Amino acid sequence: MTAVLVVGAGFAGLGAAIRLRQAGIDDFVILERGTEVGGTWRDNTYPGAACDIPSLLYSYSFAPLPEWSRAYSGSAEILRYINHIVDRFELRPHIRFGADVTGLAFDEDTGAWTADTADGRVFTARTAIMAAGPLSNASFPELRGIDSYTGHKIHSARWDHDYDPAGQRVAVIGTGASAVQIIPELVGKASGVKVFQRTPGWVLPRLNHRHPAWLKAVFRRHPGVQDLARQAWFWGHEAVALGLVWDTVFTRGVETAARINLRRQVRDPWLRRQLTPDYRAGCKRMLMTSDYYPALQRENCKLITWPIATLCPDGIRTADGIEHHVDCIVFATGFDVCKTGTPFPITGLGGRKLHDEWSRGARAYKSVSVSGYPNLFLIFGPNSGPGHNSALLYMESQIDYAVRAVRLILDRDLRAFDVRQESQDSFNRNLQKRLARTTWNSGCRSWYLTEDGYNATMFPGFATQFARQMATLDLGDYHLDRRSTLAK
Ligand code: N01
Repeated sequence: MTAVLVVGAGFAGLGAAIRLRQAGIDDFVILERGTEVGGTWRDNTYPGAACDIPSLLYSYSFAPLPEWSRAYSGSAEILRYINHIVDRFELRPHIRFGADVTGLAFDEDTGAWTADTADGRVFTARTAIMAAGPLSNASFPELRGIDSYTGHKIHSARWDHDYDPAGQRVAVIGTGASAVQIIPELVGKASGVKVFQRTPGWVLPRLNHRHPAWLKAVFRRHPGVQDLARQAWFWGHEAVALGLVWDTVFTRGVETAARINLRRQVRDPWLRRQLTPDYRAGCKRMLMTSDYYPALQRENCKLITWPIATLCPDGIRTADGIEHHVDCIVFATGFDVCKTGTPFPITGLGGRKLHDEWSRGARAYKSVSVSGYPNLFLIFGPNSGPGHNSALLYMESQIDYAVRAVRLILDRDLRAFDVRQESQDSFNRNLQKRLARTTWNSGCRSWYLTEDGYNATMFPGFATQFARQMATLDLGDYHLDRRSTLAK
């Protein structure tokens, strides 16, 4: 039986595989539903796709790259980095491509996880690491008449590279992190772009300087210098938490900076009003872009703020009765984020289903363990999302926690390593109390919250606090079972 099953070959799954290997555990299999590695960076190839966190920080500390071409890299360069770490750590032989997991089940007698895949394969292992990613399923909105539209439809996360927008009339629905990167690219090519905004975002400029050859040479020769630069970015982002995670005097500072940016970039007062948010900065994800506002003001671009009433065969009808005829609609409407339920059935002790237990919102212990699902570890699980720093830092802490637990299960030959329900409950009571005081719960709509306003996605604190939380594997919080006395 394999020691570890890893589900997903995106950043999280590959990071877990590298750390397993570095911990001396080579007996693992990575199940990947696609035909390439890269997860969200393989799928998000829309024009302008880039990361709004600096590459020196949006890369693993255990796999630094001196060659980043600029401060903030585009998706192609990030995907190259991902392929580079796959080759450097010789992960490819461990990956089973086209393995679309349809179910994970724990066998209480053997203490093993079994994964079934859509093509009929079955994989069994002592432990499992779920690294399927929260932003993997593209989401088309529930808009009236969506099927009646006869033109071209593209989702931002599944870009159609055969489509040429040159000379076309294009609509973009959504003004989130993806949309603000796509719109400037489309405005440069299409004959007309209409941007349908439901809620404006707070925008700060993104100064994307090139890394000159001498800097890359310094990073290559003196890795300590690159680490110092990474630390500088890290602490800069940590400081921003004071304004984005909680509603403080610094939040007013962030809003003032964003208002100044808006005033500097947008001359028309009416357009400025349409682009001014009415919620606290940080409640939704900050938008980091210097070319979105200029693109909106180009002759061939128009911002539409009337709500969409319905899609019709030729385009989009808004609530003011106007029909906007377009050749293509780009849905930059985000992802079907698993805040409730699970992406496929996960069956634990006594046949319990995680999908049912999470039907009103996902919850776990320290984001990685769920009571009743022994020997299973989640990467980027519930409440591990950052609003101000690199998601990879959070993943690293979770991965190291999971690898430590896997090592323990294998070394002590445990049949079950299961977090205690009371530890999980008390962890979540405290977490939700802390979340209630954050800007995410301050009254805006975002993908962080369920319909009922439950926050199952974000961690209410600094990255340093998250790292501290994950630094100890407290065995007192777990049932450890070597023989046949599983807690039911
Ligand atoms: O998706 P979103 P995204 N009618 O959910 C609108 C990561 N990311 O793909 O705000 C009309 O943020 C919706 O409107 P509203 C990052 O974590 C990272 O842009 O809900 N509009 C919103 O404007 C990010 O948070 C990078 O009122 C509708 C937009 O669609 C996450 O991905 C880059 C609608 C959806 O915005 C998701 O970003 C890109 C409807 N029915 C993305 N339904 C980095 O740089 C939805 N909308 C790392």
